[in-house]
Amino acid sequence: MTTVLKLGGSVVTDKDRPEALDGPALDAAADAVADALSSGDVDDLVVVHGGGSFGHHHASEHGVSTTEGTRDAGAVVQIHGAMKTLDEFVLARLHDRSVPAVPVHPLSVASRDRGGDLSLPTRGVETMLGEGFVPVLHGDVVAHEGAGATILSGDEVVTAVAEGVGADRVGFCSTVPGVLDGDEAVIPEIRSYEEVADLLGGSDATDVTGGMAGKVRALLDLGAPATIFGPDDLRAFLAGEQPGTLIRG
Ligand code: IP8
Repeated sequence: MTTVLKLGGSVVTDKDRPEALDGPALDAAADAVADALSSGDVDDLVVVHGGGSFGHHHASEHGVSTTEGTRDAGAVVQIHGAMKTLDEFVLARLHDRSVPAVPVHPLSVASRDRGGDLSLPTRGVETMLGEGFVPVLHGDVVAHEGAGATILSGDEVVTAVAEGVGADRVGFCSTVPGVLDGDEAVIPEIRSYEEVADLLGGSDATDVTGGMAGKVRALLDLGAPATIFGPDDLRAFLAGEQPGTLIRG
């Protein structure tokens, strides 16, 4: 049973200050992951984290987005370097709890074609899982045919890895407790985009990273059930429960 868990950048960093970690939040997430692995609730686990105040700060400084690229190698190295710094914090907190976490940096293996479609080979990740490691990936900057290098969001990494390794469950630990309805109540399950189109507003096809609309659409297309939940529900998700919003197409 393979689980892919995304730790949102806003969950583990302080988004208001450049390159600032939210130490207590990261500790709590690392505790939950370590406990789930040691209790056997989770066996094969892939962790993906977002950029938070690390990647996004440098990306906007250099005017780089998922569609606006750069050919400035210095900018690429700076954005990637910030993500590696955050990744090292994540790895260290996991290692402190004896989680066998190893890094996989998308810049080194992934790319986008001219149309923006992502290629992210996952054979290495599968082998790591088979050998008992916990691969840790992250949002990054990647080579993009015809555009130099563009931003790759952690959400896109999750989708690509989940498909590549044939994940059984996917979880997004985010700052919101799930997809909310008009009364701010969590919608327990979404099975089609039409159910929530009015609430999420618009069907902007370019909204593939930031907004909830793009996220829900991408998750409906995923082969595995995906859950969006808040930090307080991370333990429940890892224990096999279904907190927050379950998205199953
Ligand atoms: O926070 C963005 O990942 P996200 C990564 O998952 C960078 O959107 C480099 C800004």
